[in-house]
Amino acid sequence: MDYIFLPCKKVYPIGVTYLADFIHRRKPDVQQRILDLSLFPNAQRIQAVRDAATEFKPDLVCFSWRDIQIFSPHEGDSSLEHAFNFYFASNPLKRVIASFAGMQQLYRYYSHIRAALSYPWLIAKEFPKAQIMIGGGAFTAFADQLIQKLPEGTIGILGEGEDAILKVIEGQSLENERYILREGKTIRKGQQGTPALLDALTVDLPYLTSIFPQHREYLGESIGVQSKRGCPYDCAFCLYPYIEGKRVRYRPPSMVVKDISQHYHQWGARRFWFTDAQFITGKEAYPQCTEILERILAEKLEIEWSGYIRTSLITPELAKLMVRSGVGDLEVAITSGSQVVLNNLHMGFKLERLYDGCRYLAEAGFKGKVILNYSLNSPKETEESLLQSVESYKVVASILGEERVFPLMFFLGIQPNTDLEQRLLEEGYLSAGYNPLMLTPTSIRKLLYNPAPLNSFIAKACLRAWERREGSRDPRKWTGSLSQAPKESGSYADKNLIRGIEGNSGRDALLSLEEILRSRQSIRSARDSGERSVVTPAS
Ligand code: B12
Ligand code: SF4
Repeated sequence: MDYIFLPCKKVYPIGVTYLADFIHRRKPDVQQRILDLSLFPNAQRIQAVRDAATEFKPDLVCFSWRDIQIFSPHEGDSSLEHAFNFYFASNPLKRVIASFAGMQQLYRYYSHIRAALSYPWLIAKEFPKAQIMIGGGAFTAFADQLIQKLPEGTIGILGEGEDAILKVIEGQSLENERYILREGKTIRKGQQGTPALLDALTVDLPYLTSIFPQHREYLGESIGVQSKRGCPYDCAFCLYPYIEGKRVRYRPPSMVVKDISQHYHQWGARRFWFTDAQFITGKEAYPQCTEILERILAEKLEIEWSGYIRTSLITPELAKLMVRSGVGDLEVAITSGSQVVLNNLHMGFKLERLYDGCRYLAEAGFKGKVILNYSLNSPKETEESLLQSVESYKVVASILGEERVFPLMFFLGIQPNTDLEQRLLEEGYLSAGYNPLMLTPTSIRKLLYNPAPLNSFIAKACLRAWERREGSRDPRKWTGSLSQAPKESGSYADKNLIRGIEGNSGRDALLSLEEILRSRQSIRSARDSGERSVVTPAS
């Protein structure tokens, strides 16, 4: 069978490596191969799929679709800047330029989806005997829309795919799996039964190396490692619990570190990313997280690692272990400096605890950078809460050092199957039956959540900051992660990234916002006192 990782910005295709490994352990006779289309130039991808299928004659072709999102709602992506210029710039010329750039991006977005769909169609037409399956993060997010565009009979799987693929190989029913299937106009779906435990999941790297010849392209890159699945939190905008489930399932620390150690010794990998929806899912996760970090230390693995981490759950002991075991740069989703806004989004943490976590990291000698993500203009945002966000940045900067903290404007992106989407449908902000993959100037404006009345001066503050910093464009072009950047200075991606960080445009945007808000406040209070002074003598 063939696994085909559909093209996206180059990122280690961890999902298909786990699937292939899982099948190999249970069905060692099944021949498998992994093809990563991202590593081919655009024009050669069709031929690469055709060649692989002709040569390997697979009975089962598993497509893995990781990313679709092109219009990401953060300032690391130039599309946000174009969108803001298009909607809010006062200079008409800027609006025209932005509309051309926006059209180009829309074209890229649709071509990307069309191209990705063309590979399953190629298999369906030229190799009709092969069963097609498809899964992955992007497929899970947009399964209802994508299944309509895929060849009939394609088995779509939402979330994890190990058991489902095994069942297809064994000819078993998929009734207890999260499948989606189109038969003519009818869509059939299955519900996942009890999700698999992860106690036996570990990678056989020599086997993987043999079925994934392109792995060489990932020597020196950040390698993904999954230590658990599931997230118990309820953050209104987040899709991860929908993808992975709310119940947290842990891999034994020894197996997690065995993965790291194999990649370290056999491939020379030095940078790792815990791909968990959340590395510290709660107090229950402390023993597992602690043991993983202790084992990294005990095995003398000199690595740099990162992942999504709830700073509010970092204890002084964990902070020390994190720093000693090589934690690198971190992305902290503070979201807002207002507890009211955070509570409304069901974020489930207290700002004070987040500051404590930063304090513990600083005390432990943390020397990395922290990207502080802000989703300004979330529901319940007010001028006052925006000022609280500016203050929260100052607090974190005072704890970790201004030179380490990089605020980033990361607007809420509305995703299907989230609580936020549900609320906005109920409020009529979104209309029922809207297609989240259909991007138009109007829908982009809605999906990059930044509603009136606060939108215009937030956009003004951002545009002011981005204009000042030529280097702020595309600081983290695609990755969403500092640790993805190659180490060697001089490479394109690295220069881009460093410029972005040095630009520190998020800080500028926050400070500009503060300036705008303060001046609005003083105009208001001058007006109020003016009114009072007019009223007072007469009364
Ligand atoms: C970790 C992570 C990152 C890390 C990756 C670090 C690394 N070195 O790997 C970082 C922070 C860099 C990142 C960046 C981005 N990410 Co990201 N990321 C994730 C996250 C949390 C986990 C992905 C993962 O590796 N999981 C672990 C592996 C084992 O699982 P998996 O690959 O999904 O595979 C399993 C299943 O999907 C399934 N499966 C996969 N393929 C197939 C095929 C078949 C046939 C079957 C049956 C099953 C199947 O089985 C696998 C094993 O169980 C997911 C959200 C989530 N909770 O899933 C988002 C997610 C994948 N990312 C997403 C996006 C959009 C991005 C960005 C494009 C964001 C941006 N604009 O900046 C970037 C760019 C990524 C790139 N290509 O460079 C989206 C994709 C959906 C979409 N809207 O398109 C997700 C789903 C988050 C979301 N928005 O909801 N990401
Ligand atoms: S934002 Fe993080 S903590 Fe919240 S639900 Fe998503 S993965 Fe879990």
